Amino acid sequence: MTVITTPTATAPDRQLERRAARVLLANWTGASTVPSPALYPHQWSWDSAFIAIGLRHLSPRRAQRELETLLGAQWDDGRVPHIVFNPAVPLDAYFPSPDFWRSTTAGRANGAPARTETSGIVQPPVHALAALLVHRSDPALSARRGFLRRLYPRLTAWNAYLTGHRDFGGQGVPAVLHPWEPGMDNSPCWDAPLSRVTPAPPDSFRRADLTGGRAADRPTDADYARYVSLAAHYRDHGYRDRGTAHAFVVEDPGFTALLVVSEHALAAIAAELGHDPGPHTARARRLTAAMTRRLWNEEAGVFLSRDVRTDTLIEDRSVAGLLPLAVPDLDPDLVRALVRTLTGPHFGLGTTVSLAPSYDLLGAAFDPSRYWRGPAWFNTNWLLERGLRGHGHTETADTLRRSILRAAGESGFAEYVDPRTGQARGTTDFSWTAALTLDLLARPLTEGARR
Ligand code: 9WN
Repeated sequence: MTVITTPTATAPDRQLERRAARVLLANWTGASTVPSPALYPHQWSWDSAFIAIGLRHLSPRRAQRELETLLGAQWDDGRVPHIVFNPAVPLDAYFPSPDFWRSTTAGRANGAPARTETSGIVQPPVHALAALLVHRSDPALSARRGFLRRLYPRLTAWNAYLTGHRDFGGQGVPAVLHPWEPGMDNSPCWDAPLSRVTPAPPDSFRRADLTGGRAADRPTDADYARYVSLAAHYRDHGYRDRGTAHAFVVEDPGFTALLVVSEHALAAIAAELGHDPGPHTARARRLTAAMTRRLWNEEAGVFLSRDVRTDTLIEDRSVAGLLPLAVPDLDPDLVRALVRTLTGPHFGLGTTVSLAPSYDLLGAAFDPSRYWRGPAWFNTNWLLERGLRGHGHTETADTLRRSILRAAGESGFAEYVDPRTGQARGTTDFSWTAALTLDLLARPLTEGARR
């Protein structure tokens, strides 16, 4: 394991680095990293991407392995499942467990792996970005192991699954079919589309998350009953995208923006491998245009989600609508508008709060403690920091970077924090919080977000 902070790093930074490294070492299972041993004891898709981005500073080889393990469980139709289950973990340690998803049987028609149990839904596609950054941390090792060469076809198939199978709106923007797919499970943005879902009977499932987490920080039982019902319906239709009546079909700006970022990363990977980056760049441009056409809302000053079933925009402002800031060639007028919204009263960055909340501070549903209904999360703030820096808002990025590092250290690498007080919420020693801390520590202030 290497030391990652710069020679000029302060003693507190070095200490923070050591603490963050300890979290990642403890959460490593030998082939991948669990988000949290108590609450999430398997491998999660977008967690692994963020984890690899931090892990590369400790061990580029482990970071490569993290992504290889995840992509090793990719289905033949291109989807990357949101959970890869560890068979050594007891079934009752996490719900929904492998015997709920039944991927090896229910997913067979879509090419689910025969021997590895996975879920059947997906999470945001941060993986190509992670692969590129992991490669750049040790290009010689990457070349020697054929890392990019092996991952490129898998990453391409993953993005193609989203732009193809998931284009329910017919405009090129991928749709999510379950609130767990955009990664922001109980965002108030899902309340309206979710209200149309018939809940599963309360005695048909048993939550495991309340043993490790405080009920007030977690989604409600009413939400869970609908999550279960949606996932069971998808499973019972063989995880078929087309020809299945989906109750929840939503275009999400965060998910879409990360797909655009990934297409740009694929262009860079293609160039590294001597392939033509042109098709990826063209796809990224088309997607950015479609995302803007479908999801930008001038009045709200932010991108919104679209309920594809009713073909209407969902009025709630969430941090997902600010994530297009991470798109490198976003229209400068949109960048300016997003920065205004981020630092204005709805998200309060730099005025009422020092980390961006997951949901509108002024929204009726805002709750500073409950999961994705208000708390500040470290992955979204890392993405905003990267976006701000990439678009030249250096001072705001520098301040946000310092705030992320302070909150991560003070909260014991919390899963999320109260945006007004910085108090830890959810679990602690959370892997992506530790990983992204390492990444910010490794990046000197003056350097761009390119590394
Ligand atoms: C369901 C693992 C995951 C994150 C998600 C976060 C939470 C799971 C849960 O934990 O979701 O996928 O059981 O609540 O919302 O973003 O990937 O850390």
